[in-house]
Amino acid sequence: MDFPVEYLQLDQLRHLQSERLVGLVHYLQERSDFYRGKFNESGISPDDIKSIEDITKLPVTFKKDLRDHYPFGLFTVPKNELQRIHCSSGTTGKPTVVGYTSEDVNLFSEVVARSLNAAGAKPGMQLHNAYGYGIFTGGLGLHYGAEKLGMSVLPVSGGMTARQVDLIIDFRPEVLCCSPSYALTIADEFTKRGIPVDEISLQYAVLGSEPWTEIIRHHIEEKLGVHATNIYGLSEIIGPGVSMEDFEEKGGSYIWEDHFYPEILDPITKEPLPLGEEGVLVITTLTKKAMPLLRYWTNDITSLYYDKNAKRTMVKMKPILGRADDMLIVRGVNVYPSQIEEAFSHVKGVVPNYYLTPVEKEQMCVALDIDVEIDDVLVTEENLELDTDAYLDFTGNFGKNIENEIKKRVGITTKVKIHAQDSLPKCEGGKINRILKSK
Ligand code: DLL
Repeated sequence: MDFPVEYLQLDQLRHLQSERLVGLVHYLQERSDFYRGKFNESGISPDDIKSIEDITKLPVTFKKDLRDHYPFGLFTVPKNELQRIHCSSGTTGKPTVVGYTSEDVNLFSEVVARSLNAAGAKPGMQLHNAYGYGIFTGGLGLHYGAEKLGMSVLPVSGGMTARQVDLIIDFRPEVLCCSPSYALTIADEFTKRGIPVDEISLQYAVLGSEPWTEIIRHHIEEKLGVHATNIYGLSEIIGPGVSMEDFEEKGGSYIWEDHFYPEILDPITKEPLPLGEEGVLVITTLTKKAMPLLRYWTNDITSLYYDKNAKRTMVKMKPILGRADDMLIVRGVNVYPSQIEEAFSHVKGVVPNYYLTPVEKEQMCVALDIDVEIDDVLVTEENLELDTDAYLDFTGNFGKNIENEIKKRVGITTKVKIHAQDSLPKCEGGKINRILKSK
C-alpha cells in the first residue's frame, strides 16, 4: 500500500505546505481569539504570510498557552462540531485538552495508517493494540489508523501481561503496539514461559510514547523476533503518527510534514537552528480544524536531517533524546536518561531495565545512582550463585565497567548497583518513569 504524498518532490511539497499555511493563518485570524490576539500583539497580518518560509514570523505556542485557556479556549470550532476529545498525559496540574472534528479524526487515522504501513504492517494483518484506551491518544489513535489501513484490531489496552501473552499465543497477531518499556515486559514473559522466538507470531512492533534507544530495540527484536520501529507524536499535535520509522531503514523517523511542519529552535534563544543541529522540535499543524497550533513548542529534543538512502522524500528526525524537562544537570553536565541507556549498550550483558536516582546536596544534583539488571546468562556462564562472595565480586566489577562507560561517554560520575534479572519493577503498561525521587 502506498501513500503517494510521501514521495512528493520537494518543490511540490513546499508548495503544498505554503498553500496550507496561508490558509491556516487566515482560518485562525477568523476563528481564534487567542491567535488574533497574538497576531495583533506582534504586529503580524495574515497577509504577511505568503509561503512556508514566512513561518518564522509567526508566534511560538507553548503548553502554558493551552493550560491558560483550559479546557476549550484554543478550539476553533463550536463544541457541537467536535467528534472527539483527548488529553495529554501530564503528571502535574490540569491536563491539556485537545479536540478533533470528524475531519481531524480522519486525518489522525490517515497518518497512523501511513505510520503502520511504514512499520511493515499490511492490510489483512492483525494488530494487538496494547496502548492504553481512554483519554490518552495511543489506544484509539492506533486503533483507527489500523482499521483505516485494513487491519483487524484486538483492543486489549495495557496491563495484565500474562493475559496479553495468552492472547498473542492464541490469536497469532502479526503486529504489536505498546510503549517500548511494556514491549520489554511482554518479551520477558515469553522468555519466562520458555517459548522459542520462532513460535511467536509477531513480525512487527510499533513502539513509542517515550524515549528509547538501540539497546531496547535490540532486546525486543531478539526476544520477540520482530522489526521494532519508533512511532512518535503528542496529543497537542494529534497523538501518535506525527513521525514514524521505516522498518527497512530505522535509525530516524519521517515526519509527515504535509500535515505537521517541523522546525528546530534553540532551547534558550528560541531562534531557528539549521538542519542537523539539535534543539527543541516545534511543529505547526497545517491541516487541523478543531485546534490548529502554530509553532507548538513540543519540549522534545531532536534534530532534523535528510537521509540520502531514504525511500520517501520527507524530512527525518533523530530519535528523541528526551524532554527538555527530563534533563538532569549532574555537577554542571546536562544528561538525558536516554544517554545513560545508550552507554549501557556498550557493556555486554546489561538488561535495559533501570532506574536513575539523582543525589542532591544543597539542592544541586551532585551524583546519579543507577540501579540496573544483569542478564542471567552472564551469571550462569560464570557459574555463580546468587549473593555469594564470588557473585558480589563479579557484579561489583560489572557495575564498575558500566560506571566507566558512562564516564567516558556522558562525562558524569555515577554509582551503579547491579540487580539480578527480573528483580527490578517492570513497566506494567503505558509510559515508564525511569527517574526516581532525589535522595
Ligand atoms: O504519547 C502519543 C503517542 C502514543 C505517541 C503512542 C506514540 C505512541 P502524549 O501523552 O501527549 O502523547 O505524550 C507526548 O511523549 O512530547 C514526547 O515527550 C513523548 N513521546 C511520544 N512518542 C515518543 C517517541 C503520546 N517515539 C510526549 N520517542 C511527547 C520519544 C516520545 N518520546
